[in-house]
Amino acid sequence: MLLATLPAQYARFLGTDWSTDVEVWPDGRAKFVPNGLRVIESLLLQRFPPEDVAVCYPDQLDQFVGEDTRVIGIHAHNPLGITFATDVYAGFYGRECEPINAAEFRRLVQHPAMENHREHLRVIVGGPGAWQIEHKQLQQEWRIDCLVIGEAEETALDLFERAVRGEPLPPRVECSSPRLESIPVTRHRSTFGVVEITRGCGRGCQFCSVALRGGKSIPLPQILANVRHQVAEGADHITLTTEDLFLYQQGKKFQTNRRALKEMFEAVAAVPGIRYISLTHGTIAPAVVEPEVIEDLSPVAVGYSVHRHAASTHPENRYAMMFVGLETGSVRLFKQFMKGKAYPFRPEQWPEVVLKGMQVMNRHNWFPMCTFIIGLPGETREDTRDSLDLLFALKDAKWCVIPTLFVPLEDTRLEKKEGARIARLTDLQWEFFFTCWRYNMDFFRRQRSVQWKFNMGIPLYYYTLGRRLFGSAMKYPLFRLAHFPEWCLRRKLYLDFSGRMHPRYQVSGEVEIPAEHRRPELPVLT
Ligand code: B12
Ligand code: SF4
Repeated sequence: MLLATLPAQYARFLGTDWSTDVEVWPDGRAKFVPNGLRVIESLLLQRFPPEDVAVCYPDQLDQFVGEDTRVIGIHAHNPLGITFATDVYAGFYGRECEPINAAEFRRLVQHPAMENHREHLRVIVGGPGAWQIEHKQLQQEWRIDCLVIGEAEETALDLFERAVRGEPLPPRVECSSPRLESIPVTRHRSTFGVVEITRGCGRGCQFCSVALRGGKSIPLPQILANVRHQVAEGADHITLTTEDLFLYQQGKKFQTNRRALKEMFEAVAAVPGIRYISLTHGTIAPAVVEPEVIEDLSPVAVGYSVHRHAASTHPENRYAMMFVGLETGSVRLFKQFMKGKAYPFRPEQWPEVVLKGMQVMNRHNWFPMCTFIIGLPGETREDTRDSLDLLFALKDAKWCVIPTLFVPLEDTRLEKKEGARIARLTDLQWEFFFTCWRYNMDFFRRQRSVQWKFNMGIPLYYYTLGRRLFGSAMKYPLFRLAHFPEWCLRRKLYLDFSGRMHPRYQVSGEVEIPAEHRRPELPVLT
């Protein structure tokens, strides 16, 4: 993920050659690829014989594209690097820097193997980032016959068949959410052993592209079949993929189904050959509603985790990592753009929910990776201060915090809004940004010698490049990242870590669920 944020033109100086070092089977097929592509492959295998379908990396295209090839399907996760985080971090190296993702994708679509056989083949591009190509109006230049936007289970097969018959394709197809039974069992291994457990989310955050996907849970037998297919091809690591872990087999109104979750975790862990299990996303409110769910899942989530940290109390120092979107500390913005995230709590309770949820997770050795969005539409200085206050209250948490800039993703309710620009960040937003990274640096720092070099490099960066690119608003926040003593930053920054400032928020004993949202009875795990 960090790789995606590097600028292509400097990548070779940053030692990233390993990233194109791919693993292939003796015949040149890819050993593992993104799960979405495996789904498309499974659909094709329902209609075409296995010898007619090949899944490969760009470097092996020559081996598979020839006179008989009729269609090439490309998975686009982040083809132009214009999602959260990616272009922000590449921007630090200069305005014209293109993220490595974008350069690699261009190399792929302009591959000679495709150029040489253009006359008899069609190119179809799909995946979560396909919209970016349309957004940057590159479809024609890259000679992409059809862009597929959204979930393609009920659309892809028909398009590929039309391409094979040599029929013209629509330039753009927008898909709707498939029925559960249309999602096929995947036949081969995916990167990081990604196995979907749910799809969609009904919480309705206005900036989120998956919010519009219809919610469903993949049946346990299908999950286990997918896990076994991964293991059969050498995987010992499964990533349970979901927009929100706690939606798995959920009850009414986001009621967490502890029993089903525990059963699923244990069943996956029991598949012979599995050594590691990772999680993707989850919301924080369920951990506050029922802290027991974190306790129930910890033997697998922590016990099978690949991550280790000295701050973990697990006998082997393992900790569970899950992506949690906290997004803002401003109740005003929260109410406006993402109030469903806190349910069953009220938006006004968001800071309390975050602090309590973090306490529950940390207690069980879950160290979440949390995102915040800077520059949501209409964000005022007061809103940024609110986020800083929440960040301050989390200063002793065990976590990783990733500040991102607002990107108006296509197919979201905010798609027409203006995105945040790194060059226009205010001093407070810079403070938020670099305080997050200071936390991460301190929590994950391994070698002190490396830290010193980094600290000294920061002023150098500021005076040679940073100041010119982003102005003086970044200066003192950046110096905090470089561990300048807090007493000399106190008067320049909003947060004061010198010990004189008291957090505006504190963890409460219990966060009360509003009466109107209380459920008659929560399920009891027997
Ligand atoms: C797993 C995952 C990863 C893994 C990928 C490994 C893997 N094996 O897939 C890792 C951790 C590497 C990763 C990294 C990143 N990810 Co990611 N990732 C996901 C996640 C959680 C699940 C993907 C998945 O399997 N979904 C289920 C499958 C079935 O859905 P799908 O991939 O969309 O595929 C469907 C369609 O897109 C389409 N389709 C897919 N491929 C093709 C190909 C053709 C030819 C056709 C016709 C159709 C088609 O059909 C499929 C079936 O419906 C999603 C969130 C989500 N739940 O989708 C985010 C998500 C896709 N990632 C996202 C982002 C932003 C990133 C990063 C850029 C993060 C970063 N800033 O660093 C990086 C980029 C990585 C890179 N190098 O390009 C965003 C994309 C936002 C956007 N719309 O542009 C998402 C949506 C998360 C989010 N809500 O923000 N990611
Ligand atoms: S809770 Fe997460 S997945 Fe669901 S709509 Fe909000 S941001 Fe999207």
